[in-house]
Amino acid sequence: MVFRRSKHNPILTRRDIPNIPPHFTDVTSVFNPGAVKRGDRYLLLLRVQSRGRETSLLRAESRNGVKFNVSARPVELHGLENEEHKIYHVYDPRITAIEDEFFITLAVDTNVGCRMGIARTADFESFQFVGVVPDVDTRNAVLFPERIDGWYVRLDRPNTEYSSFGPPTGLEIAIAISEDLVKWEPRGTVMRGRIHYWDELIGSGPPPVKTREGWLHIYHGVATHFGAANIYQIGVVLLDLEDPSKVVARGRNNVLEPREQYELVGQVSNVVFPTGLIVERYDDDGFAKMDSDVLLYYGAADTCVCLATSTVRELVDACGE
Ligand code: BMA
Repeated sequence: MVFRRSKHNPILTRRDIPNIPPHFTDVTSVFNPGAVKRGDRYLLLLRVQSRGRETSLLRAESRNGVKFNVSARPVELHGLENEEHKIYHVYDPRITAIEDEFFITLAVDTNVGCRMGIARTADFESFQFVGVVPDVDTRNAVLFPERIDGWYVRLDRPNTEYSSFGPPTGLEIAIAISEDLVKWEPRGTVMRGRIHYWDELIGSGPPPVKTREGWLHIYHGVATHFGAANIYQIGVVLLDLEDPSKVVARGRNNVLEPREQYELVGQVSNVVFPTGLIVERYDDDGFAKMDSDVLLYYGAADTCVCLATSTVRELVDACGE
């Protein structure tokens, strides 16, 4: 397999989450973390769900990327209280470092649907909520780690598919550009789901990684089996460096699928959901080194956090297979 699971999986479970009275005691689950490396520290933002089905974001830190200490102080997003809509949940954080600052893209469940939210922080102590992007119902938004032609660039997954049951979902990953992270100009579709195959519904995973062969992007695909089962898997795609709306190569097979017990059974069964990616080594021009180790943090069965490792070379090669 392209990804090798950590033998310590699941690396975080509900038992690792400190009690935070009154609402977050003996929590239900922890999953879908954002990830980043700061100096020699590995940092996760965890999605924690209480038994009341409320969501909280908690920070966790590690020296080796495997054993994490979880903070008992929930992340506060300053400014979130000024949003005009009723906000129910803020979840599935993805972290992008741009020019010495960290941007966190979030799914925000509101009374008008799901929207992309953005927060920024310089130190992971204090977080400023930039805003909810009002345009369309969307999830799985990520930012590229640098401006391209002076623009911030995002990928997201507009929710255009309505089923008779459950929230709307989507068949394609779209691209948009912005000067200020608030107003966005759509720039079309990057890729669509492949009906009948492993990735019928799709959405971005962690933020793209710059390699000499293109932007390496990890995404999730859902096989729906004609509505009988939703199996969440992980795949890879390479996007053009100058024009990331163009697909250079897209893997035919998934690179990770639910196989272990902790992925097959849980709050939502049959789910591996990629949200955090750490590339260990970059060259002086900011490209990921091909022989660098890659750590992928993912949610398993919407219940716990797992880790799988690979290399940039193996993931880029998997795009062409
Ligand atoms: C997706 C998102 C994720 C979740 C996954 C599996 O649509 O809502 O947060 O992990 O479904 O339930």
